[in-house]
Amino acid sequence: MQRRIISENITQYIIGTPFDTGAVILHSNAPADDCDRIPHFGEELTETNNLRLTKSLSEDEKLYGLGEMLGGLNKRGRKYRCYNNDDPNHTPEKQNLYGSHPFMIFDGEETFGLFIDYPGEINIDAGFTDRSVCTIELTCSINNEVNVDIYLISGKTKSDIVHNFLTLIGSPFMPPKWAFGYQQSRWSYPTAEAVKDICAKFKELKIPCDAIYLDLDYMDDYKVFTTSQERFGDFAAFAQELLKDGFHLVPIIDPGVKVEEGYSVYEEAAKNNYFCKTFDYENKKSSGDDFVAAVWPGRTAMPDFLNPKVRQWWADLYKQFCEAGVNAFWNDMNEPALFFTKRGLEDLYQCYDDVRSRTNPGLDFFDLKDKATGLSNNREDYKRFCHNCDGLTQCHDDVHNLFGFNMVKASADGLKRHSHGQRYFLLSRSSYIGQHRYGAVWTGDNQSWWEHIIVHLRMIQSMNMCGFFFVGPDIPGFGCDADAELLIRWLQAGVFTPFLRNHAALFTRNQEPWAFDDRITDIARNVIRFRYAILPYLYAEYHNCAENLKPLIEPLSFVFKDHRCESIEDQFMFGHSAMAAPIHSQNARGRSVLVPDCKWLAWRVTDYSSRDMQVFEPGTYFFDCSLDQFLLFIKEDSLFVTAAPGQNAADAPTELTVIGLVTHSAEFTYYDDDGTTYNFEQGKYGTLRMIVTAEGSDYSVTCKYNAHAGFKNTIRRINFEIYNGRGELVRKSIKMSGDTPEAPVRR
Ligand code: MIG
Repeated sequence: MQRRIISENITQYIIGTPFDTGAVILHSNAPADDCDRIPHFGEELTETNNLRLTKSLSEDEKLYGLGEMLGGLNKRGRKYRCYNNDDPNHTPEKQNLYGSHPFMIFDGEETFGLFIDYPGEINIDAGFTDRSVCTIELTCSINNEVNVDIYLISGKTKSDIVHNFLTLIGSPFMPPKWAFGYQQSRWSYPTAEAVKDICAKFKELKIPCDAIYLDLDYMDDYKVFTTSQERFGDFAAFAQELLKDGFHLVPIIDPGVKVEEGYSVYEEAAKNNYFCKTFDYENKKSSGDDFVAAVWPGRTAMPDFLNPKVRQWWADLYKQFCEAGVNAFWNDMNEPALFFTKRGLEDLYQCYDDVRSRTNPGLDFFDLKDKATGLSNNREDYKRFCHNCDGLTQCHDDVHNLFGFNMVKASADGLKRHSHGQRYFLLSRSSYIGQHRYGAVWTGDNQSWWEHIIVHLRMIQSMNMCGFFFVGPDIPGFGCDADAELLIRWLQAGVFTPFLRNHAALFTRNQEPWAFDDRITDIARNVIRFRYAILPYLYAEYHNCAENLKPLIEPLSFVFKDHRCESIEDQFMFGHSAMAAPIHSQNARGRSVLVPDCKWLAWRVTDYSSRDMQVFEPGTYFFDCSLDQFLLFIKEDSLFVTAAPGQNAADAPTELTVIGLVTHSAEFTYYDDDGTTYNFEQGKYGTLRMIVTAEGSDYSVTCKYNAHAGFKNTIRRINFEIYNGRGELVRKSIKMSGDTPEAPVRR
């Protein structure tokens, strides 16, 4: 084993010849020295040549991280698996979902971070089998050797450790501003007419919305990079028409390519050997034939995204869409999900024959049943194909967790290349560490269950630790039928996740904001409009957090010392100034909230202009909230920025309303840019540094506007609503004369 110092806080341990996953961007050419162990851990090789790391856990030790996993925010007491998995049934015992994020924080006698940069299967037993032991086992079948990079990350606090980890893997991508708006989806809006009706409804009901998703049915026969002439006609004209109305189309692109003569995407890839090849696991050889599995298009071949040439080719397939003005996509099924293979089906038929030939089949029925349900996403199938990695044949199973990541890399590359300087939007189901630099992630096929709201509240906190700030669940649940109250409560929670999309499965009840009754439509409108009202804060904070490598959404225990925060998993920091405490149980007309550490201004929101505000000292309180009310807390000596909502996220506000609780002094750096291009990278953006300082019973308010390199400011006035520690309000206002703030006046 070798050791290399990457930075003051990061040490790399290198075992064998690790596969370069692409997760890490911070490299060091410091020389590596030999070392014989990884601090904190015992290591051993199992009988099957797996690497097993072991760490003893102190009685009160806590574990965090692991990104997209079920279970608590504190990961202790459960088992987890890093092996990307299309599992549409997120029941509590499940060990793996669509993404693998092997970053953890151990918070015991010592507090440190661990990142295992490994593309194959990892099994984590976080004190389940033996409550005082955590084991981490890497399935090491790559040439039957152990090859892995392991990073230890130090920091003064958990929050610092996350920050240091983000220096290793980089900051998240910057989506266009419209992507911070409300997005509407369902499987499927099957025709151009259906989509237009949905758009018209948003306009008619004055519900803000920025995107409409196209699921499988927009394609011709599930052939990727085609559109159905019959159902969508002139696709480019259709996309343009929507865009003029303020709606961005987001079509789905799956990885699998339909095997069909005459279909140019298939023919080109087949001719150039761009597909994954079948692999003989026993003899560790490829036959050279294309691997074919059944997915949506029927017989489907899988592009070999681990091959850079294939990524190039795939990237350019987006060109025609980009030319039509469509540069927002979702990449689904990229674990990759496989319904079945011919080989799997043959095994099933064999089993069927075996059972049939028995005179008294009895319990053999269960063999048959398990065989049938086990056909999908079968581990044996993942061993039956391989990649061409720079000329080296790599069994898929060994690098399984990188398939989606590399598909996204290829897609992002193409979208960036063909968007003529416009920012793209890309959403993926499968993910690996590092993918946040290229796109967003949604948390897959959840259900319209109340239980799933809190699952996602925890998950988004853990995903933020892994760099995925732009993340969110299907609201109000993908599978099963949602009821009106679930829609409202989940939307109220969704206000606080950058990715806010309503999406539903085929055959489920409609769940658009107007799908229930007028009262529910009104409440939903208020919630969505509230989201648009806080976009100035969200957009600025997303940018600030990305730039400073600090998660947008953080657990309370990462920020406050109060030990009670460690037991709170359904409240979280939303940027630096605010805390969310969503209601997530059915029929609840309020909830308990821990008000940690300092004074907070509790805002019981009915709509963005409502002002039900009260100052609270630290403690636990019950807050009443009728269905149309939800909670937002503004921290002492912090500022929160709002504006009147538009119909689209791009509608630039002319007035800002800054709400704060100030006992000493507070400041906020408001950030804005054109929202559509990468000019901000060249310094074309505006910042407005606001400082509010208490002076007796009054406040001094200063603003400093900095327009860089010709960014056009739209703000004409900034209204301050400042509460003191007793909840008394002082209003001030600053007019902008051009780009220069005038002296504040009391209102
Ligand atoms: O096998 O495209 O998670 O969002 O609507 C299901 C159809 C395939 C799974 C995705 C879901 C999407 C659905 N897809």
